[in-house]
Amino acid sequence: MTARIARITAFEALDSRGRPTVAARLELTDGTAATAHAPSGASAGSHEAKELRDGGTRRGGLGVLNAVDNVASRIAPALQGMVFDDPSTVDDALAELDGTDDFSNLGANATLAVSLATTLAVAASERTSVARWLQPEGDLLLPMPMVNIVSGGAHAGRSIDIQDVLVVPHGAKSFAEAIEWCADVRDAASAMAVDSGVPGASLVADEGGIGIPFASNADALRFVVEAIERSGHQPGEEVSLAIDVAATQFFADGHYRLDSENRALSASELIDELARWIDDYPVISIEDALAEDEWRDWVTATRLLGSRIQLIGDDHFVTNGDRLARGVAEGSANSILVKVNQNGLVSRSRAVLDTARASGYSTVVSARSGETEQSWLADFAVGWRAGQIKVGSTHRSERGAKWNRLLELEATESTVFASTQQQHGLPVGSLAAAPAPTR
Ligand code: 2PG
Ligand code: MG
Repeated sequence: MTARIARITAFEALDSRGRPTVAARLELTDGTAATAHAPSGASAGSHEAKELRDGGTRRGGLGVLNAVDNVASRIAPALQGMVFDDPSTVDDALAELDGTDDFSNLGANATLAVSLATTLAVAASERTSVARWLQPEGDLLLPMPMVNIVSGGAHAGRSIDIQDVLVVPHGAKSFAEAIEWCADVRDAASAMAVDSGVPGASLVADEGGIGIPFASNADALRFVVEAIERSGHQPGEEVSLAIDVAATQFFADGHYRLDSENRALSASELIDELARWIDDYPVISIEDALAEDEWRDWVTATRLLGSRIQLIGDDHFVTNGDRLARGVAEGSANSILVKVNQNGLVSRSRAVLDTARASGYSTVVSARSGETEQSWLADFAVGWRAGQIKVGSTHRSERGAKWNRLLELEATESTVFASTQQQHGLPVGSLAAAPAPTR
């Protein structure tokens, strides 16, 4: 293709928490334009690529006008007129322009918004979807959803210590059936919460989950198992549990402080606790079981639990190639969460996902707790043949936008649903099963 970058503009947009985020619009000389919004986390890992926030008093210090200005005054002039047949050309230019490993110069929110807009514009210019641009031929692989039912931690006022109790509808035969089952469970959980008489039970947390207090973290697991039963589905057979412990959030002075239970656990006590949860409940996946930098304990947890369940590194790996390489070398985790804004560039996030897959790790493409109405994440999860996707709950439109896009792809494209080649009920092997060529 011969289109060039004609113009890049940026503005401060609102995310799903009402916080400012960077939006970039990229126009090509062929008249195509695409706008992309950067997502943002609340329980961010400390090794993520660095968002640039303005500080000061405006918008509580969370403004992004400096990042927006970086797009206008530094990125746009450098990229204007650039011919690109591959978005990684633009990504390489962004990396060079920034010059740091963590994008702390321009801001990862600035680089990512431009990087995303580039991919969206290239696909639009070729009159195709991002999913089909990434995988032009063959059946598209629709990912297994991981859907939030109960929220705690930083997303729900720390009503419980663990951040998410999610469901995985691994018995479903299609994506539409999978998301329907999850919505059934979410509805049953809502009704149970309201029946329990807890104040605020009808309110939703940052990712659309229910954010009510429980006497213990295990009680939240029990509650979701009951919601699966009440919705008419079989726990463990059709729908199982996944947990995002987000352990970094409650790790201090060498201990994991379960404030909701008035307990502080050592790493080995926490691993024992998780093993009990796996024994007692149909748990098939645990994310960030330990704090981000506790490498030795991660390796121990992987040795003890990794043959039974999926162990996902989120804050632990932060979609960073060096941290993943260390994890693979040491035997830490067996799965990676891929979030493009942790990395700062689309093509480098993709490279991390490919390395994880080649190393035998399962891959879960994930939204952030701060999202917008855009649905490109669904296209990346499909086009990259990730196998799994985590977006939050079935409530809140910034979550629904991604589920609805996957439903649209299933309705309009030739697809297969990632329910084959499973291990622990999760589609880890679907990636190795003759993947169609992607770019
Ligand atoms: C996570 C994400 C999404 P945040 O921890 O996995 O649920 O949360 O975007 O706040 O980091
Ligand atoms: Mg997480």
